[in-house]
Amino acid sequence: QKSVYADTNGVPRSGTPGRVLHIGLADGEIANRIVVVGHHSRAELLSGFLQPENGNGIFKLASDRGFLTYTGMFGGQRLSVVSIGMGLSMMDFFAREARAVVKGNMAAVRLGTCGCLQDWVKVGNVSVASQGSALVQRNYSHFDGSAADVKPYLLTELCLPDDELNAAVVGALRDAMGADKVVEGVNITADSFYSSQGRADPAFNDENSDLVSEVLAKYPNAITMEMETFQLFHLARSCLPKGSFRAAAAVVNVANRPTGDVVGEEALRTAESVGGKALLQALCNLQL
Ligand code: R1P
Repeated sequence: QKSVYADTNGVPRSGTPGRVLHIGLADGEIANRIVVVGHHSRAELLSGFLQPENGNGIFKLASDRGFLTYTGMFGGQRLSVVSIGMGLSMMDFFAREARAVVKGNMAAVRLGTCGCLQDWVKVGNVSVASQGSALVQRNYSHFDGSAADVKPYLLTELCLPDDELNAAVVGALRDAMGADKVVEGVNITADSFYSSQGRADPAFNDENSDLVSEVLAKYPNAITMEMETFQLFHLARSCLPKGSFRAAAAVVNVANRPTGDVVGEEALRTAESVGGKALLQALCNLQL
Protein backbone atom coordinates (compact mmCIF):
# COMPACT_ATOMS: atom_id res chain seq x y z
CA GLN A 1 0.00 0.00 0.00
CA LYS A 2 1.28 3.48 -0.93
CA SER A 3 2.19 5.46 2.17
CA VAL A 4 0.61 8.87 2.76
CA TYR A 5 3.89 10.49 3.71
CA ALA A 6 7.58 9.86 4.23
CA ASP A 7 10.16 11.04 6.79
CA THR A 8 7.97 10.92 9.90
CA ASN A 9 10.67 12.34 12.18
CA GLY A 10 12.01 15.02 9.84
CA VAL A 11 10.03 17.38 7.59
CA PRO A 12 7.47 14.94 6.16
CA ARG A 13 6.57 15.00 2.46
CA SER A 14 3.78 13.36 0.52
CA GLY A 15 3.36 12.35 -3.13
CA THR A 16 5.57 12.94 -6.17
CA PRO A 17 7.00 15.56 -6.35
CA GLY A 18 7.28 15.44 -2.56
CA ARG A 19 5.15 18.17 -1.04
CA VAL A 20 5.65 19.34 2.54
CA LEU A 21 2.53 18.53 4.50
CA HIS A 22 1.04 21.86 5.53
CA ILE A 23 2.17 24.65 3.22
CA GLY A 24 1.78 22.10 0.42
CA LEU A 25 4.80 23.14 -1.67
CA ALA A 26 7.40 21.09 -3.55
CA ASP A 27 11.07 22.04 -4.04
CA GLY A 28 11.49 25.41 -5.74
CA GLU A 29 7.82 26.43 -5.81
CA ILE A 30 8.56 29.19 -3.30
CA ALA A 31 11.29 31.79 -3.89
CA ASN A 32 14.23 32.59 -1.58
CA ARG A 33 12.74 36.06 -1.01
CA ILE A 34 9.35 35.99 0.69
CA VAL A 35 6.80 38.48 1.98
CA VAL A 36 4.73 36.66 4.61
CA VAL A 37 1.25 37.94 5.52
CA GLY A 38 -1.63 36.78 7.67
CA HIS A 39 -4.59 37.27 5.36
CA HIS A 40 -5.37 35.79 1.93
CA SER A 41 -6.71 39.11 0.62
CA ARG A 42 -3.39 40.83 1.54
CA ALA A 43 -1.48 38.09 -0.34
CA GLU A 44 -3.77 38.46 -3.35
CA LEU A 45 -3.29 42.24 -3.32
CA LEU A 46 0.52 41.92 -3.27
CA SER A 47 0.51 39.16 -5.89
CA GLY A 48 -0.70 41.91 -8.26
CA PHE A 49 2.83 43.37 -8.17
CA LEU A 50 4.39 40.10 -9.41
CA GLN A 51 5.09 39.30 -13.07
CA PRO A 52 4.86 35.77 -14.51
CA GLU A 53 8.17 33.88 -14.49
CA ASN A 54 7.92 32.12 -17.84
CA GLY A 55 4.73 32.98 -19.65
CA ASN A 56 2.74 30.49 -17.54
CA GLY A 57 1.19 33.09 -15.25
CA ILE A 58 1.93 33.64 -11.59
CA PHE A 59 2.42 30.40 -9.63
CA LYS A 60 -0.42 30.03 -7.10
CA LEU A 61 -1.02 27.22 -4.62
CA ALA A 62 -3.62 27.06 -1.86
CA SER A 63 -2.89 24.23 0.60
CA ASP A 64 -5.71 22.41 2.33
CA ARG A 65 -4.22 23.56 5.68
CA GLY A 66 -4.93 27.24 4.97
CA PHE A 67 -1.65 28.45 3.41
CA LEU A 68 -1.69 30.41 0.12
CA THR A 69 1.49 30.95 -1.92
CA TYR A 70 2.14 33.13 -4.99
CA THR A 71 5.52 33.08 -6.79
CA GLY A 72 6.59 35.36 -9.63
CA MET A 73 9.08 38.03 -10.62
CA PHE A 74 9.54 41.53 -9.17
CA GLY A 75 12.26 43.95 -10.36
CA GLY A 76 14.20 41.10 -11.97
CA GLN A 77 14.19 38.86 -8.85
CA ARG A 78 12.10 35.80 -8.07
CA LEU A 79 9.81 36.56 -5.14
CA SER A 80 6.96 34.88 -3.25
CA VAL A 81 4.06 36.19 -1.22
CA VAL A 82 2.62 33.72 1.31
CA SER A 83 -0.46 33.97 3.49
CA ILE A 84 -0.15 31.83 6.62
CA GLY A 85 -3.15 32.69 8.81
CA MET A 86 -2.43 33.50 12.44
CA GLY A 87 -0.31 32.61 15.41
CA LEU A 88 2.90 30.91 16.52
CA SER A 89 2.07 27.47 15.10
CA MET A 90 1.28 28.73 11.61
CA MET A 91 4.52 30.73 11.56
CA ASP A 92 6.37 27.58 12.72
CA PHE A 93 4.84 25.54 9.85
CA PHE A 94 5.72 28.30 7.39
CA ALA A 95 9.31 28.89 8.49
CA ARG A 96 10.28 25.21 8.75
CA GLU A 97 8.50 23.96 5.64
CA ALA A 98 9.58 26.93 3.48
CA ARG A 99 13.16 26.29 4.65
CA ALA A 100 12.79 22.65 3.55
CA VAL A 101 11.79 23.51 -0.04
CA VAL A 102 14.03 26.56 -0.64
CA LYS A 103 17.60 25.92 -1.82
CA GLY A 104 20.32 28.23 -0.45
CA ASN A 105 19.98 31.37 1.64
CA MET A 106 16.51 32.84 2.21
CA ALA A 107 14.97 36.06 3.53
CA ALA A 108 11.44 36.67 4.79
CA VAL A 109 9.69 39.89 5.79
CA ARG A 110 6.34 39.83 7.56
CA LEU A 111 3.69 42.38 6.63
CA GLY A 112 1.08 42.03 9.35
CA THR A 113 -1.46 44.09 11.21
CA CYS A 114 -1.30 44.89 14.92
CA GLY A 115 -2.66 46.70 17.92
CA CYS A 116 -0.59 49.64 19.22
CA LEU A 117 0.51 50.05 22.84
CA GLN A 118 1.46 53.77 22.71
CA ASP A 119 -0.99 56.64 22.26
CA TRP A 120 1.36 58.47 19.85
CA VAL A 121 1.50 55.59 17.32
CA LYS A 122 -1.03 56.43 14.60
CA VAL A 123 -3.42 53.95 13.01
CA GLY A 124 -2.83 53.55 9.27
CA ASN A 125 0.92 54.07 9.74
CA VAL A 126 3.43 51.21 9.66
CA SER A 127 5.58 50.02 12.59
CA VAL A 128 8.85 48.16 12.10
CA ALA A 129 10.23 45.83 14.80
CA SER A 130 13.73 47.32 14.46
CA GLN A 131 14.49 46.93 18.19
CA GLY A 132 13.36 43.30 18.25
CA SER A 133 10.43 41.24 19.45
CA ALA A 134 9.58 39.63 22.80
CA LEU A 135 7.05 36.83 23.39
CA VAL A 136 4.27 36.85 26.00
CA GLN A 137 3.00 33.37 26.81
CA ARG A 138 0.16 32.22 29.01
CA ASN A 139 1.77 30.18 31.78
CA TYR A 140 -0.55 27.15 31.78
CA SER A 141 0.99 25.70 34.94
CA HIS A 142 -0.03 28.78 36.89
CA PHE A 143 -3.67 28.31 35.92
CA ASP A 144 -3.89 24.57 36.54
CA GLY A 145 -2.44 25.07 40.03
CA SER A 146 0.70 22.99 39.53
CA ALA A 147 2.85 26.15 39.73
CA ALA A 148 0.50 28.66 41.31
CA ASP A 149 3.44 30.65 42.69
CA VAL A 150 4.77 31.34 39.18
CA LYS A 151 3.35 34.38 37.34
CA PRO A 152 0.34 33.88 35.05
CA TYR A 153 2.26 35.18 32.00
CA LEU A 154 5.86 34.64 30.88
CA LEU A 155 7.77 37.35 29.00
CA THR A 156 10.95 36.54 27.05
CA GLU A 157 14.00 38.63 26.27
CA LEU A 158 14.21 40.36 22.86
CA CYS A 159 14.91 38.50 19.63
CA LEU A 160 16.36 40.75 16.91
CA PRO A 161 15.71 41.06 13.16
CA ASP A 162 18.52 40.83 10.60
CA ASP A 163 20.27 44.24 10.65
CA GLU A 164 20.76 44.71 6.92
CA LEU A 165 17.29 43.46 5.95
CA ASN A 166 15.66 45.59 8.66
CA ALA A 167 17.48 48.71 7.42
CA ALA A 168 16.39 47.94 3.85
CA VAL A 169 12.78 47.52 5.03
CA VAL A 170 12.79 50.83 6.93
CA GLY A 171 14.40 52.65 3.99
CA ALA A 172 11.97 51.24 1.41
CA LEU A 173 8.92 51.96 3.61
CA ARG A 174 10.06 55.56 4.24
CA ASP A 175 10.63 56.13 0.51
CA ALA A 176 7.23 54.70 -0.39
CA MET A 177 5.02 56.05 2.42
CA GLY A 178 6.89 59.13 3.72
CA ALA A 179 9.22 59.09 6.74
CA ASP A 180 6.50 60.40 9.10
CA LYS A 181 4.34 57.30 8.44
CA VAL A 182 6.95 54.76 9.56
CA VAL A 183 7.85 54.20 13.22
CA GLU A 184 10.41 51.84 14.76
CA GLY A 185 10.45 50.11 18.13
CA VAL A 186 9.91 46.85 20.00
CA ASN A 187 7.23 44.36 18.95
CA ILE A 188 5.41 42.18 21.46
CA THR A 189 4.18 38.85 20.10
CA ALA A 190 1.47 37.10 22.13
CA ASP A 191 0.30 33.48 22.07
CA SER A 192 -3.36 34.58 22.25
CA PHE A 193 -5.32 37.47 20.77
CA TYR A 194 -7.15 37.56 24.11
CA SER A 195 -5.55 36.56 27.41
CA SER A 196 -1.90 37.24 26.65
CA GLN A 197 -2.72 40.56 24.97
CA GLY A 198 -4.43 41.78 28.15
CA ARG A 199 -8.00 41.84 26.81
CA ALA A 200 -10.75 41.47 29.42
CA ASP A 201 -13.06 38.48 28.91
CA PRO A 202 -15.34 37.74 31.86
CA ALA A 203 -16.03 34.25 30.48
CA PHE A 204 -12.49 33.10 31.41
CA ASN A 205 -10.11 33.31 34.36
CA ASP A 206 -7.20 35.19 32.74
CA GLU A 207 -5.58 37.23 35.56
CA ASN A 208 -4.31 39.70 32.98
CA SER A 209 -5.44 43.13 34.21
CA ASP A 210 -1.82 44.24 34.86
CA LEU A 211 -0.26 42.46 31.91
CA VAL A 212 0.12 45.35 29.44
CA SER A 213 1.59 47.66 32.10
CA GLU A 214 4.05 44.91 33.15
CA VAL A 215 5.12 44.47 29.52
CA LEU A 216 5.61 48.24 29.13
CA ALA A 217 7.59 48.40 32.39
CA LYS A 218 10.11 45.90 30.94
CA TYR A 219 9.93 47.25 27.37
CA PRO A 220 9.12 51.01 27.40
CA ASN A 221 9.75 51.08 23.62
CA ALA A 222 7.10 48.42 22.93
CA ILE A 223 4.88 49.89 20.23
CA THR A 224 3.00 46.94 18.74
CA MET A 225 1.30 43.74 19.82
CA GLU A 226 0.52 40.91 17.42
CA MET A 227 0.95 37.14 17.12
CA GLU A 228 3.74 36.05 14.73
CA THR A 229 6.87 38.28 14.62
CA PHE A 230 8.79 36.71 17.54
CA GLN A 231 8.43 33.23 16.05
CA LEU A 232 9.72 34.43 12.66
CA PHE A 233 12.76 36.15 14.25
CA HIS A 234 13.44 33.22 16.61
CA LEU A 235 13.32 30.56 13.90
CA ALA A 236 15.40 32.66 11.48
CA ARG A 237 18.04 33.01 14.24
CA SER A 238 17.81 29.27 15.04
CA CYS A 239 18.20 28.19 11.43
CA LEU A 240 21.40 26.34 10.45
CA PRO A 241 23.85 27.24 9.07
CA LYS A 242 23.75 30.56 10.99
CA GLY A 243 22.85 33.53 8.79
CA SER A 244 21.17 31.40 6.10
CA PHE A 245 17.65 32.63 7.01
CA ARG A 246 17.23 36.39 7.50
CA ALA A 247 14.06 38.04 8.78
CA ALA A 248 12.46 41.43 9.44
CA ALA A 249 8.90 42.52 10.21
CA ALA A 250 6.56 45.44 9.63
CA VAL A 251 2.94 45.84 10.64
CA VAL A 252 0.12 48.18 9.70
CA ASN A 253 -1.23 49.74 12.90
CA VAL A 254 -4.94 48.90 12.85
CA ALA A 255 -6.04 49.69 16.42
CA ASN A 256 -4.60 51.96 19.10
CA ARG A 257 -5.27 50.29 22.46
CA PRO A 258 -4.79 53.44 24.68
CA THR A 259 -6.90 55.79 22.51
CA GLY A 260 -9.38 53.36 20.96
CA ASP A 261 -8.68 54.67 17.40
CA VAL A 262 -9.18 52.12 14.61
CA VAL A 263 -8.03 52.31 11.00
CA GLY A 264 -10.53 52.83 8.15
CA GLU A 265 -10.82 50.19 5.43
CA GLU A 266 -9.39 52.39 2.67
CA ALA A 267 -6.39 53.54 4.76
CA LEU A 268 -5.67 49.89 5.66
CA ARG A 269 -5.80 48.79 2.04
CA THR A 270 -3.51 51.68 0.99
CA ALA A 271 -0.94 50.90 3.71
CA GLU A 272 -1.01 47.17 2.83
CA SER A 273 -0.53 47.92 -0.85
CA VAL A 274 2.09 50.71 -0.67
CA GLY A 275 3.88 49.08 2.30
CA GLY A 276 3.76 45.62 0.72
CA LYS A 277 5.25 46.87 -2.54
CA ALA A 278 8.03 48.55 -0.53
CA LEU A 279 8.81 45.25 1.19
CA LEU A 280 9.00 43.47 -2.19
CA GLN A 281 11.46 46.19 -3.26
CA ALA A 282 13.56 45.78 -0.08
CA LEU A 283 13.76 42.01 -0.62
CA CYS A 284 14.52 42.49 -4.31
CA ASN A 285 17.51 44.75 -3.51
CA LEU A 286 18.94 42.46 -0.81
CA GLN A 287 22.17 40.62 -1.55
CA LEU A 288 21.38 37.05 -0.45
C1 R1P B 1 -5.36 38.89 14.78
O1 R1P B 1 -6.51 39.56 14.39
C2 R1P B 1 -4.35 38.70 13.67
O2 R1P B 1 -4.00 39.97 13.07
C3 R1P B 1 -2.61 40.23 13.23
C4 R1P B 1 -2.22 39.34 14.41
O3 R1P B 1 -0.85 39.10 14.49
C5 R1P B 1 -3.06 38.11 14.22
O4 R1P B 1 -2.50 37.23 13.29
O5 R1P B 1 -1.81 40.02 12.10
P1 R1P B 1 -2.26 39.56 10.62
O6 R1P B 1 -3.23 40.62 10.11
O7 R1P B 1 -1.02 39.55 9.79
O8 R1P B 1 -2.89 38.20 10.70
